[in-house]
Amino acid sequence: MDLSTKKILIAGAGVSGIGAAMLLVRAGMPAAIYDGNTALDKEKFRERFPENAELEFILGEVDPALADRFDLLVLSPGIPLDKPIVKIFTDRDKPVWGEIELASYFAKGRIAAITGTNGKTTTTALVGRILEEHYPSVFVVGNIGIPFTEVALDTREDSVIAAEISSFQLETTIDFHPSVSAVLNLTPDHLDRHGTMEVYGDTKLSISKKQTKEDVILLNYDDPATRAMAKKTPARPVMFSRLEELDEGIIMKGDTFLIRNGQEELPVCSTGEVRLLGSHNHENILAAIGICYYMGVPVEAIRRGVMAFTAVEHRIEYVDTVDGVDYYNDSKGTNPDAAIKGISAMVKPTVLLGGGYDKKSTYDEWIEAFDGKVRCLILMGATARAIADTAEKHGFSPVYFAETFEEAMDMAREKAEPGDAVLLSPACASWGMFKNYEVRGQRFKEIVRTFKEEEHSPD
Ligand code: UMA
Repeated sequence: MDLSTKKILIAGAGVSGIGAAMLLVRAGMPAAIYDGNTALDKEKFRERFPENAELEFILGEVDPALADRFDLLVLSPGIPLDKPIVKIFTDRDKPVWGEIELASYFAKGRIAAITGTNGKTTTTALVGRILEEHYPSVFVVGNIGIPFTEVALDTREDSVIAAEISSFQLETTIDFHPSVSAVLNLTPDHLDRHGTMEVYGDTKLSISKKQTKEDVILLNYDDPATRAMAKKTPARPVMFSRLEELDEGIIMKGDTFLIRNGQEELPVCSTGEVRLLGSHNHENILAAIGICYYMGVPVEAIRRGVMAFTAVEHRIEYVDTVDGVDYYNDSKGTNPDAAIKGISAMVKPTVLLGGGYDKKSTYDEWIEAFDGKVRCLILMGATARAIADTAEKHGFSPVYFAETFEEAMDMAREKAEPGDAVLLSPACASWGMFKNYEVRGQRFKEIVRTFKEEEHSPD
């Protein structure tokens, strides 16, 4: 499709929508933006764009006539496909693209695209770090927080792009074609939006739908759901495994990460040489090694990149120690599986902060993973009651309820004893209380900083 003559409407005025509008403006095209939020400050929004930018804002109720005025809808990932703004376009057989599709239309270079339920942000950041060891023009984009559209026009033929792609973003990709893709794992998440695990899994696998046998998809051998994807993908599957010494793939032999490419065995580095902790991070490292190897990075550069990389913000991030209590921010623990990794990484008695937006998850396995380590559970948000009921079912106590995040933090400080840890790893998304998990994690860190200041004051 030639976009130069098309009238484009962008839905959603968040990070993605701004990125998409900015791309169109930079490409010399007009940008029209729709958002359901009537309270949006148009003036503030406008200030982000060059003065001469041709912008139109449409807020609130959806008028079906919009689909007559525009040829293409570019959808932000947070807007589900069953919303009226989408339906009016699909009803008229007009195309609906995601922001990722729009970016890849304009982008040059090769893409390494990473999806999965957990670990994708860490893996994407690590892939970016490794690529930088070898390539002169590297971009790290996507669900990680930097819209692909923001940088698409800066990419060159020799660029390499590490893209974290969520299932929401995959719903609206059409010709998106990564050279290397990866599905890291698959556990229940976002079922309120995707409905079933089958749909969720198929959406994840669609990351490879435009790949060919010339391209590679990295799949987690240790996860039956992703291992089974090898039979369904059009790309060449390469497995990575932490548990099995596969004849071919990216594996661990003792504590060494290594590549078996079918001809030879190439050791990369050992667990003692990396700064990412925990077995889930070893899986992320294996995936990143595979992705970069098949993106053409020499083993020596992969080794340097892996060894130089430190943890990602909001992922079991140590914040500070106040009154003998260690505070950890794992705000990225937005589903039970991610939160299990958070609590599993703790080695001290832990005051655990949980709860948030209701994605219809079940919490049994999370509560079981407490493993005698959780001193108490402080709950907030829409899921507080459901989590408390599950905790009771499993005989866990005590559980406390907080109305606000600030109240939960004060409670945590009061309940924790010197030598304990306080962990924010809520097993739920932040929506309803915060804009996103990053804002929740930032707030956590801000409050810990105020605790620290008070620790030093005589009162
Ligand atoms: N909006 C509507 N109608 C709706 C829903 C939203 O008009 O029905 C409007 C809102 O009023 C708001 C805008 O859409 O103004 C927000 O758009 P958005 O929800 O797509 O959020 P963005 O700010 O554009 O951020 C998105 C991703 N958010 C989601 O997928 C929910 C960010 O991932 C991503 O970093 C960013 O694009 C850049 O690519 C966040 C996330 O929580 C981190 N992702 C989920 C996850 O990781 O589990 C998938």
